Amino acid sequence: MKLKIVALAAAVAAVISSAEAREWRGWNVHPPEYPVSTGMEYFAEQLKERSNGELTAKVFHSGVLGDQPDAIEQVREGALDWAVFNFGPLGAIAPEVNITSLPFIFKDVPSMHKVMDGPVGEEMADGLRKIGLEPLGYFDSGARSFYHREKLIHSPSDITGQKFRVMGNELYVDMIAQLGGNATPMPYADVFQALQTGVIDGAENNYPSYESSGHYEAAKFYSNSQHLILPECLCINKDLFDSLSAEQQALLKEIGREAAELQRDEWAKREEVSKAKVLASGVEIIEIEDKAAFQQLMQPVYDKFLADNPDMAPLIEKVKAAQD
Ligand code: GTR
Repeated sequence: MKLKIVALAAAVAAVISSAEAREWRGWNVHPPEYPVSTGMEYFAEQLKERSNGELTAKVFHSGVLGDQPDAIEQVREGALDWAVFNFGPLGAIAPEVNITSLPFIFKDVPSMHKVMDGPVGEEMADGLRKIGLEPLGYFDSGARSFYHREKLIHSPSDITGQKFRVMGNELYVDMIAQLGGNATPMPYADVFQALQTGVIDGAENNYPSYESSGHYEAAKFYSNSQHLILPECLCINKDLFDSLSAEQQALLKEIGREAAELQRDEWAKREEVSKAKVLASGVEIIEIEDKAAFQQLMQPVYDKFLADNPDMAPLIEKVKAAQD
């Protein structure tokens, strides 16, 4: 009897000391009711239930664990365990992923999903693995468009001389420069105040972020340029993933896929709700008639990216071909 108790205690200690028993810490920049957050909460709930409590994860919402580039480093190093990251900041350190940040590379959001759910998505996943992240599901973040404190954007000349906040990625600095403006890379959490005080003239984002961040209160002119269509990714630290059993890995992949499906449904609904909310508050929204005028100016951005990353040429072609 005594031996049995000792053996049991040892087994319990082994489980407790393993990575599996530790609650995984998850980073999220968005508030709790946001579609990304719903997807992450679903993942955490299902993980606990379907692993019979062997694996547990928690989400820290609203960016309380820091800004996105830092969080990416922390999940890579294992100081944090999992997160949903946007392909913009991820692209700054993973060239495969950065292809999605070439302006206007995707025709529309359904084309982006078609590409990401096929073999190209697998190549991008390999790019993420190279930087220490295991992707478990591709989320939606719609299309990003410009908004400004004082005016609508009809043509590139409306951007000339204007300061626009961008996410930390050289491609966006080049993109704004091509339109004649000045890009100011800045953490998401600082943008509201920068808009309010006039440190920047404008920024760019999708409807749900424009609304939930309150940016629409400070910049009431939204012009649908849809210059970037960026996937997001539910990822986990790769070493942690590799330390799990094959069965547990399969479970994570399955739940990741389900979380992505749920998130995409929630996203579609939230886009409508956010758009209606900003319109009701007096925001003016236009469709940009001549998007080609913006698109035509982007060739140097592509050329520079290719000069810096010549080995990415075949994948760029695949991204384009997979949309036809
Ligand atoms: C949001 C995105 C965030 C963050 C943010 C930003 O649309 O979901 O991950 O990238 O934009 O502009 O910094």
